[in-house]
Amino acid sequence: MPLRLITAGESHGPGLTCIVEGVPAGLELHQEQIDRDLARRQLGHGRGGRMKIETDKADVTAGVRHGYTLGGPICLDVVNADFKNWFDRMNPWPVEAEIDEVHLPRPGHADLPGAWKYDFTDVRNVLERASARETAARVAGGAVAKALLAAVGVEVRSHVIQIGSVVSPDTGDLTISDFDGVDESPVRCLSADSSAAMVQEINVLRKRNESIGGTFEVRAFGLVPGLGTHVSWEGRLDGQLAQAVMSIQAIKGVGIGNGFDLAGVPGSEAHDEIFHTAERGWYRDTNRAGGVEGGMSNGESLVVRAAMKPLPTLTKPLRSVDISTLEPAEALRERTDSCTVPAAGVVAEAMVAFVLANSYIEKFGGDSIGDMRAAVEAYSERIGWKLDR
Ligand code: EPS
Repeated sequence: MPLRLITAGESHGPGLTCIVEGVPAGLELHQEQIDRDLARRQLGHGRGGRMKIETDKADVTAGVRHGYTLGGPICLDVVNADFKNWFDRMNPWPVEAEIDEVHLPRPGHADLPGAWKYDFTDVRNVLERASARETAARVAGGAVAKALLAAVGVEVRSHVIQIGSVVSPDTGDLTISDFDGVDESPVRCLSADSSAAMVQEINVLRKRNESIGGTFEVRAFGLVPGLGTHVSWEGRLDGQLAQAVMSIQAIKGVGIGNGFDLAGVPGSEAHDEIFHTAERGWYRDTNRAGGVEGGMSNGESLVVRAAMKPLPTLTKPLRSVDISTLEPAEALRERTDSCTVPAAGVVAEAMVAFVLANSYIEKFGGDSIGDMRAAVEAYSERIGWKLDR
């Protein structure tokens, strides 16, 4: 059975739910692993007032017993503390109070196409689900995927490369320990100098009522080769990763390895030559492909980069049209964040972990974690792959 991750919930409704189906039985889970990622998602310079209201935690209500998965769907609930302030406006049931409709779609948000598509006169019926608040549920489910990956020796990390006009210096090859202090940076950037400049950039632009985008990178360490496939377009690992990361709110570009930069270099500088020694086994000296060749993992670290646009809710709104009067108007003004690139990196870790965990289940079977581990070991032995690289 493939791994499935379903989220439900509105930004200011009672709460968010994530159901993860297809997780093997016998996987050890810890509440702290899940809550740590939820807390990491709330951080980052540029966050707005909502993060002062919420302290996200996941209540596991199904699929886990005494710290081990049972093989059935796992249900994770995250309460919206803010719901009490929206009790009438977001109540699942009819209320006595008169609730004003929202008629001012924000350029760049789901508001206008969503209202057309779903036949709503109230834009709130669209924006509540489109909000990136939904990513809290993805992160809760992603923590389960990360636990599965850790059980087969895989770790997923992320860091911010760019915020607005500030780009951190090229880090080149990174090892897992390079990420040890990344969450200490207020923008989750590996360079202390760039972190300071990024904070400054956010402060300056926020004062101008601007929102700010940027780029980040997710890396996965310890993958076996052969996840994904070259034989079908849907099975290609890079295609699945691109879809999963692009699905995160406000992401407008995804690249694997050197991605778009590969278009401008000659072939002799675009690929990763193949080596083998008795001591090291198979290896490459470069990783321009970002760990994927022919739609399959090649055993090098996975490198996924993504570009996030500036958030479309602006404190100085753009021009729009009132959907009830069709008159020109300013777009909806709502409380918002000025920059969520650091948080988006944490969300992308969850999405990448989900795709990779699914690839392991597909390739190695997913009834029990012990059977999966044994299958990974047998396969690694057949291809002469050292698992403890
Ligand atoms: C978010 C919660 C939201 C926003 C943000 C992400 O809270 P509120 O709308 O109550 O301020 O901070 O949502 C958006 C960026 C968006 O475009 O909707 C969160 O939990 O991440």
